[in-house]
Amino acid sequence: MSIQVKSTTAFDDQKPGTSGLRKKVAVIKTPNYLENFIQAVFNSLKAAGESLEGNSLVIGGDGRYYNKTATQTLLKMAAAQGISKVFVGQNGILSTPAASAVIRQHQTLGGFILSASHNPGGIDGDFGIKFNIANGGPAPEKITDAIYQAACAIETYPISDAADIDLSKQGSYQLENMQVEVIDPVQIYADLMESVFDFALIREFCQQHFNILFDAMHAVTGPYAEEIFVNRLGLSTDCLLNCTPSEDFAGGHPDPNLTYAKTLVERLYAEDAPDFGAASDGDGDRNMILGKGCFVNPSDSLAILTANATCIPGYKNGLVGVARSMPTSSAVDVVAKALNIPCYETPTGWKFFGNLLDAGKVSFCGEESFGTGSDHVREKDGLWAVLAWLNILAVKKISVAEILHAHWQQFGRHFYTRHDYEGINSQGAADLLAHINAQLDSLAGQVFAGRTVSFADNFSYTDPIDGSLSQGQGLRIGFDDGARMIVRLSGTGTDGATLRLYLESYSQDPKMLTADAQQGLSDLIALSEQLLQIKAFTERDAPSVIT
Ligand code: VG1
Ligand code: CO
Repeated sequence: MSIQVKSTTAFDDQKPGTSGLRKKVAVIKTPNYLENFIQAVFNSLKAAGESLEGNSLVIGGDGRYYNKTATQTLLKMAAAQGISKVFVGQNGILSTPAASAVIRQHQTLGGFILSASHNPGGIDGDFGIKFNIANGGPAPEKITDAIYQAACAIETYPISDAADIDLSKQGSYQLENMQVEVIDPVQIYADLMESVFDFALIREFCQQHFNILFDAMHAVTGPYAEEIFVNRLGLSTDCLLNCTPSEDFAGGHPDPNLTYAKTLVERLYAEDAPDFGAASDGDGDRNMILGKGCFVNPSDSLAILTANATCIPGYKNGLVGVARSMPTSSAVDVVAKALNIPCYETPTGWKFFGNLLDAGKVSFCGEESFGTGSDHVREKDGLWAVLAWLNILAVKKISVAEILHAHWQQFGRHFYTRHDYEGINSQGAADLLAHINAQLDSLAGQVFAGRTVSFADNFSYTDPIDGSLSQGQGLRIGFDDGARMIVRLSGTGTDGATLRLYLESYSQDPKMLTADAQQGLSDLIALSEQLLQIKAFTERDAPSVIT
């Protein structure tokens, strides 16, 4: 039976950020808090003219603490809306790209993804919830804005008082008038990967010449990696690291970067390093690519995948276009130009790629934050990127370092770094942005250490498909030699503010091919300190994470 519950408090902090609603578990557990957000999604869908009755949904999450409880709540609230069928991953599990694939395969109204992605989990960690639309991708801004408006206005919500569904076994269950289909979380996704890549070639390459090591960081990709690398590609379980998912990611920070995936990085830089290393994040949409003693920055990764896409069966006819987020380096722009295909620049967050992908304007998309993906789903996809790299290397029969250096030789090198100042004082961060903003208008034409500022602005984006405008997407200063300096605040953190500084410069000097990125950017780093005064405003001596 459906009962009406009064949502006593006004939750005016439920504005979805870069990637859905992300909060501390303790906040999510506030009475009616999660329910309020879920009802806001339902209400905004109904306001947009969608009919929930008789429609279907997908539910899945990254397995972190509270995933199972939230799944049961969602099921009971969906039943109370008259939803006729829900596809839910066994034990409430679906990686983000797998959820996107299931939404598309079963043509549902959309889906809920329960994850705080790369943020730490556990009872003292973070939890998150995100709504994806029928194309399988994150709800665009006009929907997330409507969700927020609805969240502030809710007074009551209906929920079924039925007992919990047993999610531990696959099969079909009934909840009120709603059918709950508990599905294998891996199969649809693994089949999709097999349809895009040349598994036979990758199998032969890895079995004969090439040792790989994949780190799931105790997060959701463990079972996916086991199915793909061990069961389908026939590799030994020795190639898997941290593939047993844990509710708190074994106390770790499931963010595949040089700081948090330290064990993997050390293995790849050791004497007896494998040929290839990769890691994915909490919900499986990010990827980090490493070679023996070398790291591929995500912007270069997008450029290299674009340049070599036709090696992969799924893209053998070439790409229609590519897109990157604004702070991502211009490495892919240079490749797109050479291939004579369009390259779009969007704000940070995968939701901005959806329209371009749906309209058939782009095939590959990428972000500097270890996000790469294609039109096979509408999310970034960690294992897809790993398989794309392996497929290309298997065709070319070369090492990661070789393909990286050959790429720089051909296209020039984009030195790139991101400096994160995590958990800083929110007021200090706001003051810093105001300080930079105030200078922006006067910067163009000024010369700093031999570089002339060619533009300085706050990035805004007009979606080429639906014309929607997104403003205030990051402060950027561009120089005449192609160098860029970008500052923005994170929209995914839950502790104070997180400031990101992105620096990029371009070089075609062959002597610079082997230089370290921080070294290659040292003049720009110094200039950023002089211009922006981040250290003074944040009261920090150094960034907490350097990538
Ligand atoms: C970060 C990244 C952004 C990414 C987002 C979600 O956002 O910078 O590129 O799309 O996380 O990734 P922000 O606002 O903190 O910079 V995931 O893997 O957390 O869903
Ligand atoms: Co993620």
